[in-house]
Amino acid sequence: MRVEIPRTHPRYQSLMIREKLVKGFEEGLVVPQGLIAHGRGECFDYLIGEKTIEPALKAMRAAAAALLLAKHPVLSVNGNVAALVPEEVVKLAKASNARIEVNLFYRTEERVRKIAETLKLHGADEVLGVEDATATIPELFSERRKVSPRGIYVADVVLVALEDGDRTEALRRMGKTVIAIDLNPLSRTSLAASITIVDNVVRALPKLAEFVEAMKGEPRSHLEEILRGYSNAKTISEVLDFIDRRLRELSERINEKI
Ligand code: PTJ
Repeated sequence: MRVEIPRTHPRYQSLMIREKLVKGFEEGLVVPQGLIAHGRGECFDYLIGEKTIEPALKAMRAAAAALLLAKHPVLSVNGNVAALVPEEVVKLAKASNARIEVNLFYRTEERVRKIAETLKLHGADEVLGVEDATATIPELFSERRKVSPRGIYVADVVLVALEDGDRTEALRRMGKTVIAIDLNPLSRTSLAASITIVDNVVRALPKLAEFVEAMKGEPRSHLEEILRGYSNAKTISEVLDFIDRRLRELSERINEKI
């Protein structure tokens, strides 16, 4: 069922994001499990205040440095990402000279094709992983193991969003730098990635593209220094501290009202 959502609704933005996912589901881009995954994400978004927080900005700066230093950066796209931010994926790919590859947990060739078409409609010149997913990520048994020999297989930096932990761990074992966008700071992906951006993909991707554009002219030595100085464990612990502080403050405020 569809209803018109008034712009004045206090949860307008959040409801519009849901509508995009439902439309993506109806068009065959998103799997039903993707709707459940989004609900999990929404819960964590509440905890961080539905805003891009300082530790996420720090991770984005490191992620932008990693993308700019990479020889073969690849942006991995699944159903939810294609439904929510197709244009932003293409913008980030262009800004960082990255390839785009469709990689699905619940892989069907029809869905892969639909997602690639959507990305092309939003300006992608080439989308890998469609008919060329002939290489295999070792020690990975899900459908996500099927990758392009020109894309994720040879990439040195891979950006993933709403990912499962197994592939992140497998990509790390292959020696790749993994940038993850995940609202759950405690997910296996978040803990296994090289750089974790704890933010909603709808805010994170455009912001990351801005970082890449702004840092493009910086010398390699400076970008390398940013990466050397970055600790993912520290950033995740800062996210947890942020949530802890925020919940304590909210609890005090609610208590004062009683
Ligand atoms: O399209 P497919 O076949 O590749 O399947 C995609 C899903 C998302 C169904 C699949 O990857 C999956 O099951 O993911 P998980 O294991 O549920 O993990 C999703 C993670 O993304 C969770 O940690 C969520 O908190 C997080 N998440 C959900 N929505 C968002 C998000 N992170 C950032 N932005 C969001 N909008």
